Amino acid sequence: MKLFRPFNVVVDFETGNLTPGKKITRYLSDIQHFFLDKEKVKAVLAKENPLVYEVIYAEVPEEPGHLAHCTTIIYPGKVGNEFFFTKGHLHEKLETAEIYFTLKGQGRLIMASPDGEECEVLEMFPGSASYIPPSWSHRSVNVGGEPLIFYCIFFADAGHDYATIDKTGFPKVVLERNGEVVVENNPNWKKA
Ligand code: PAN
Ligand code: ZN
Repeated sequence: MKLFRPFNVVVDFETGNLTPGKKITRYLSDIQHFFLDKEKVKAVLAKENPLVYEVIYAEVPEEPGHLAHCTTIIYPGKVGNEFFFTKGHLHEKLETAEIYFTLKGQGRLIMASPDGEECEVLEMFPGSASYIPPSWSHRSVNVGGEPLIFYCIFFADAGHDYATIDKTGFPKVVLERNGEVVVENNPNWKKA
C-alpha cells in the first residue's frame, strides 16, 4: 500500500484562513429558501447577493481511515431578524461524528435527530469544542457582529447529505428579538 505522507496546514485564528487549502463559497442565493422572511430575502437579493460563508478544506483523500478537516467562516449578517447560517446537513454515513472547535466569534450550533423529533442547540464561543454525535444533522449560526470562525474535523468518507435538509429544514431557528438572541420553533419545518 502506498504511504500517504504526513503534512501540516496552517490555520490563521484571526481570519480563518487555512493554507494550503481549497475554498468553497456560499452566497445568500445558495441558501435563500431556508429563511423565514421570503419578502426580505427577495428585497436583499434585488440589491446584492452577500457572501454568507466560506469553507476552506485541507486536501485529504475521501477514504476510510482519513480525517477531513477544514475551517468555516460565517460572516455577520441577518435577513430580517434571522442570523446568517450554513446550509446544514446530515452525514451520508450517519454513524460518523464530528467536532467543531470555535476560534473566533459567537454562534449557535443547531443539531437534530434524523427525524427531527430531537433538537439541541449549543453555544459556540472561542474555545468551545462542540461534539456532534453520530446521526445528528448540524447547522451553525453566527449570532455576533464579527465573523464566526470554527475548525471542523470529521471522517473523510462521511459524505454530505444536503437533500434531506433542503426538504425538511431544521426544527429550530435563531433570531434576534429586542437585541437578544432567541431560539424558536421553525414554523416551516417539515418532518422527514
Ligand atoms: C462542516 C461544514 C461547514 C459548512 O465542515 O461542511 O461548516 O456547512 P455546510 O456543509 O452545511 O454548508 C461539516 O459539518 N462537515 O461535515
Ligand atoms: Zn458535518
